[in-house]
Amino acid sequence: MTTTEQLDPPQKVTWCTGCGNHGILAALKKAVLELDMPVHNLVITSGIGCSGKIPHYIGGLNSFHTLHGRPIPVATGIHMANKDLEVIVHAGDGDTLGEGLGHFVHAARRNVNLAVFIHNNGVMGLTKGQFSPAAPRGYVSNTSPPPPGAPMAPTNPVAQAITAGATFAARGFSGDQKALVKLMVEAVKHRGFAVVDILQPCVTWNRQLTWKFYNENTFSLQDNGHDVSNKLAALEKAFVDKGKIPIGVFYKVDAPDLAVDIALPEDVPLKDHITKLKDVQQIIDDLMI
Ligand SMILES: Cc1ncc(C[n+]2csc(CCOP(=O)(O)OP(=O)(O)O)c2C)c(N)n1
Ligand code: SF4
Ligand SMILES: [Mg+2]
Repeated sequence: MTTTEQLDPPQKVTWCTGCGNHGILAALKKAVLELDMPVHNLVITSGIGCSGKIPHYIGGLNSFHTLHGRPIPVATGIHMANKDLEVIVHAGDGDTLGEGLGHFVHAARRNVNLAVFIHNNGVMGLTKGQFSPAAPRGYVSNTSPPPPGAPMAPTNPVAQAITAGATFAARGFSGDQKALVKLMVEAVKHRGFAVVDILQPCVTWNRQLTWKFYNENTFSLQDNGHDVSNKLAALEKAFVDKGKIPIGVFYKVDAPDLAVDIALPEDVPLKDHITKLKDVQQIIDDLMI
């Protein structure tokens, strides 16, 4: 059984006071305890950003803090090599929806069995608040001075995940711990590409998407009735409803994941397969003209 002590941070947490990342970390710890699986079988990958620091702030798990935009392909490699591991990706909105967008949509299309938690603060937090693909129209920063501020509408990660082929798509809020823990647990347990877009105030740079704004403008999708197997309804609901933002599971279906599609052996993880040197040599020889 996993204990809270095991999850104690190996390093000092340096996020700003009041940052939404603290809520995501707290929810992750509760989700890990609730999952109650051998903690060494959990792996976190993260990219570069304030969000990317999360593996340093939770103990017990295995982790891989990789390049900006690249936590999804690294996670895919880990998962394909060792199917016994549950791999969770923690990535910023810039990381997932900007530099790493190609990886995001293709991993969704392949339905890779990963849980992707997007720390969506609408900004590039670590690099001092430039507008990210999820910044609200009009967001003011050094790279988007007024007028007009950020000149275009933000992307919608939930809708993007669904259209790209994800089989689980949800939206959470760092300030709603109970609901967020539930979403994280459900996403990890889902077999296939599971995305949770987590709304997370950046109190230092983003003065539009604040705690007050989210507390006043979010509502529970599930409390209002929604069929999670209906793709078109999920897409419709993924968008802001009369200025209010729905939180919850939008889409959830079962479908073969990449490991099934490429007939990855079920019995022995790929990492334990023994490849004899002569087999490799034969492949090389066959390729030679
Ligand atoms: C390949 C590469 N491109 C760009 C950068 C510069 N960079 C570091 S963090 C970052 C943005 C982080 O924004 P986000 O992913 O939203 O994370 P946050 O800090 O907001 O959590 C950028 C552009 C980098 N380190 N490496
Ligand atoms: S800059 Fe923003 S996202 Fe980064 S730690 Fe501070 S409040 Fe959080
Ligand atoms: Mg960000």
